[in-house]
Amino acid sequence: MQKKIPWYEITPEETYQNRRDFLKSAALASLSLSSLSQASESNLDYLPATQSNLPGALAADELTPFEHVTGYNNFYEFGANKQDPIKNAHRLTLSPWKVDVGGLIDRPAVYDVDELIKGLGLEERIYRLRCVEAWSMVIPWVGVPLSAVLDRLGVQGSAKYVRFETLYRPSEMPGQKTLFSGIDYPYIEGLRIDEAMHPLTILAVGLYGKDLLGQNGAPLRLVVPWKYGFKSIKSIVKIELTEEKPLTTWAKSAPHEYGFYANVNPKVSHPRWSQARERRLPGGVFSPNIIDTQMFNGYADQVASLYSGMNLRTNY
Ligand SMILES: Nc1nc2c(c(=O)[nH]1)N[C@H]1C(S)=C(S)[C@@H](COP(=O)(O)O)O[C@H]1N2
Ligand SMILES: [Mo]
Repeated sequence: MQKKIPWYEITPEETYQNRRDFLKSAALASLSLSSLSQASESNLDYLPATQSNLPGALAADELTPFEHVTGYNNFYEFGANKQDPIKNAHRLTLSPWKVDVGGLIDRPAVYDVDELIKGLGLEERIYRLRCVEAWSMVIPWVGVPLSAVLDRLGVQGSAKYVRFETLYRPSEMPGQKTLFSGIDYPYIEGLRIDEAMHPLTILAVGLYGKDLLGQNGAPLRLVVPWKYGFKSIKSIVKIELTEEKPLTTWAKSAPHEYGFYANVNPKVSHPRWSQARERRLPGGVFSPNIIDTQMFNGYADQVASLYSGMNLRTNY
């Protein structure tokens, strides 16, 4: 099979000028060499991204190097520290991986993960990821629009929300054995149906052209780039279409701090810290790369209309 080359690896002369113009315009001028060498091991066949993935690109919007994307993670099931997931997640058994799809859907079944996305055509999407803890990255995901998966399964008219569940397997997920993590397992997330069907919302199976690693939510995770990172639930085993708004993990654990919507919003502070700015990773220990947080994480043009008339201060 002929491999498609992601845009950040293309250097033939005829595209050089275009690429230069693009790099200037998208402000992606200094990709790290380590990212490029990691990316060249691509095993997935996908449609490479274009600059249209990063609307309103900032000078700071360079790809976050592979080793940071895969080495600094929030995945409480593998431990509460940022380095715990990379230490523990490689033990996760990824095959077989079944996804139970149910609720208000025409074709409910337990699907093999490959079956769920088969034939939909993988695409690369370069998105900002803004954690509620006020750090952020830029990640080249590979995945499929969630809408494509749901359309094929036949969402029923009465469905108002999608509820997602992460694997519960304490034997392989040490964080699920501790009583002090502050959250209940399995990890639950949810979207309103229009958010789920929005073209920016994807189910990712890879990043940097390769299969997802355990620490990033292998083999299947949600990515919703205009919301705080905790909405982007990892290692999904259950998808349910519901009429009721799902009770999500963080909203249940600390409802005054984390809401169902969790849209990135620099004007609405977390009760314990401001959300006006963020630390873009990597950045040096002594020179953190602090930038302004953008409304809806820079995707307002595409998603603001989903929330017209809604009070974003009370619906945080
Ligand atoms: N199941 C599960 N999904 C999760 C989390 C988690 O702890 N468990 N952490 C969330 C948070 S807080 C963030 S910021 C992102 C981080 O994704 P990344 O590690 O791939 O960058 O995953 C989200 N998805
Ligand atoms: Mo997060």
